[in-house]
Amino acid sequence: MYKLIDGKKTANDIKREIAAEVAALKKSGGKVPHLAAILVGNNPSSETYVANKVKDCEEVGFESTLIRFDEKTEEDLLLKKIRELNNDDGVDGFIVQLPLPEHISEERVIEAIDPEKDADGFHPVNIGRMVIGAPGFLPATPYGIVELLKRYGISTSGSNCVVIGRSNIVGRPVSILLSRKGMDATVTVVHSRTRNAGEIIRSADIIIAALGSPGFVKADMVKEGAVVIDVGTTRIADPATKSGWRLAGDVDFENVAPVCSYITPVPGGVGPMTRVSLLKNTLYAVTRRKG
Ligand code: L34
Repeated sequence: MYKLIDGKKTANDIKREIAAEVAALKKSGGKVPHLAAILVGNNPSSETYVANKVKDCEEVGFESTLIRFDEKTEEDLLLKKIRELNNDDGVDGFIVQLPLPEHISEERVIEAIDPEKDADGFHPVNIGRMVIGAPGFLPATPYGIVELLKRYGISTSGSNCVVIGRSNIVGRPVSILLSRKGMDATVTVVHSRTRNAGEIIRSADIIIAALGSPGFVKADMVKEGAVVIDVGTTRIADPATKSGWRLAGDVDFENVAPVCSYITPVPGGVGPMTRVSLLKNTLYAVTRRKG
């Protein structure tokens, strides 16, 4: 029988730990950590994620600020706001929720963020630090995945880990993180040009599915006893639900679960852990800034 990896519960456990740290900080006269989020436009998924991030801040006793821009906002205006946040001593960390509208360059936006306030860990400086194993901010989703594996006592050392997808925010960074000293996995990155993807995935002890294609990972691609981490959260039409849609992961959960040792659900798996990483990075920003 497979074990369900409960990301929601683990995230709540960690939030309690963070809340205790915040309370101790306050008691010793320290600054209340402050996370700001910029949301451009009204992408429904982004709206949900950012609203949950603000709620998480409240739960742990952080201060939070949500800054909204219209879908048609010009890049310059956004960059100006980022510089303002960089220089605002009251703000410890901030994020710009992705995706951004077509006319805005994600690259320029991310590079404008002060690496010391980069709560998402997306800035090239922090990506570079991660690659060489130096201390820094870790990308939110990969950080959450690693934490989840640790808390479930799943060892990555010497394991064959297959990452499906090579995005800048999940696939690429998680592949690097898992192969670092201390994690010590042997990592293969599978992508759209990979030959024999099924065969490679079938060789994995740990599968990280992060391609954004609902139900892509089928039971016949999974080795008996493998650990399966599902990063996908795609909204798909479902007339049976009140909203008319539901969240679908990259894994065909129903058929894959019986083959696994451990598996994450969607929702309630990686998503809540991504949000918790943001809190951890913000707390880290506070301690780094204290020097
Ligand atoms: N800048 N943009 C920036 N940073 C990020 O770290 C993200 N990401 C991804 C999209 N854009 C970003 C997120 O926050 C994806 N992501 C994210 C965050 C939270 C959840 C899912 C993805 C999440 O909380 N998921 C819940 C369900 C929420 C719902 O009902 O829609 C879950 O249980 O999976």
